[in-house]
Amino acid sequence: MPFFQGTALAACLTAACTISPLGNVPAGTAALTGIRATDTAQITAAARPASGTALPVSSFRAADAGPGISALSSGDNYAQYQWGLKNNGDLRMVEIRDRFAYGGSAYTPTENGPHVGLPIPNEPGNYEVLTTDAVAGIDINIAPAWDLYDGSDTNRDVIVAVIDTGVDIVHPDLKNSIWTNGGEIPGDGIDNDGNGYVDDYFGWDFFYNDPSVFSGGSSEDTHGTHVAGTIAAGRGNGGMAGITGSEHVKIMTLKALGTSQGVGTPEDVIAAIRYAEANGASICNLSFCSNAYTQELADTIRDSSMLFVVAAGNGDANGIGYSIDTTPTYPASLPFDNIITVSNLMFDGNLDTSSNYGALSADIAAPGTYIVSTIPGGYGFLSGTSMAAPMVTGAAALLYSYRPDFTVLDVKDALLQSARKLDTLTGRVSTGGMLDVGAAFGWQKAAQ
Ligand SMILES: [Ca+2]
Ligand SMILES: [Ca+2]
Ligand SMILES: [Ca+2]
Repeated sequence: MPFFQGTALAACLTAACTISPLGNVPAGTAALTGIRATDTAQITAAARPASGTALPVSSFRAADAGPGISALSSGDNYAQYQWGLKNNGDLRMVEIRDRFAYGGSAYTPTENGPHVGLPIPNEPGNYEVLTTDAVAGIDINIAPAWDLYDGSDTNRDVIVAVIDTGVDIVHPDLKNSIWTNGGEIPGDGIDNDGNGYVDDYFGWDFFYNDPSVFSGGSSEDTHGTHVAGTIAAGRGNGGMAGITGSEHVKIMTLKALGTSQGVGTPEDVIAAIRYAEANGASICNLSFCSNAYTQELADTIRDSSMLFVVAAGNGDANGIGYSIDTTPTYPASLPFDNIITVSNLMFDGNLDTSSNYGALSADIAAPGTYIVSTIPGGYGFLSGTSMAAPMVTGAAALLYSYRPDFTVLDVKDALLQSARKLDTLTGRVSTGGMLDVGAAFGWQKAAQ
């Protein structure tokens, strides 16, 4: 099936900012200078959700130390940039925005060949500078949850399916967190477990229909690798801190999106969901969306025993978030009990301007902008609801592991009913709140 706009499932990723440290910032302030691709004075095919460029953490100077959670995860040196886990208010983002950014599709080039555009103004006065300062405490409050989790000896094993691009399964911060198929002998050319997939030891690549879930040298698998790291990168082993760590929670890598655009088909996603469920996954992260409704995909999600955590999407062609109650996007807007739809919270407590929302269709907000996580061979920042969803997925997996008496729907109730209310989220997400993992760990199931 060809991929064309409207039916393609595209990774929900705001084009990441171009980041460079400013030279004249106060000590202790991380200066993030960003030009969003959708804001630049260029005519681009922005109608298709762009796949972002991951920025290396090394683009920071060490002196620009950020939120400072080294005490929270002392073995993970990049944890200091993970404001989503602990936000001390020491972060500032500076965006340069084009006053003459073009709206609509009138200037969108055709997919092939040359196009005609208007002259582009390109003078300093055409740009405005927007500064966003972090607000202390706008974080997922992971510390109390980790204390309880680390002190428990009854944590159960949990498999989380990441249906996305591929994942760098040999990344030093991920390799211990990767699910493997115990019924399969890798590389012998035989479908040992008879499930219809030959050598599916690390999962399956539904996009290219082969057992290799990581494409290696290209950036094709950046998105999925980043998602996986937020959920389950190792804790205390260097790099960044995943929410679950690697001990009990494993990532099942199911590649259904490919190319540098991160696109795929509903058919491949359906096959991946069925694979995930058949092989023991209980929670499934879906950081993608489509404007097109697919009945069979909806039915497959509705009928699954898994809990799905879904990105709300990153706005319109101009990168402006919209209501997915009135303009649905899928699977985010599906009304099923086993879905949590996640909007993208900025570190100042507002939704990111690019984040979709909806009092009916979106459930909760979580940090999604300027998120550091694993990328192939290293670490980088990405932004979008694609980054917010795995915050909730990681929290769900941690709680499901910690509470063997909970069903996945109990986990959903715990996360949503314990959400921390913010005035900025009233009417924007059904809970009116943001993810609070510490509060979720204290949630009590109502007596039946
Ligand atoms: Ca097999
Ligand atoms: Ca085999
Ligand atoms: Ca780590």
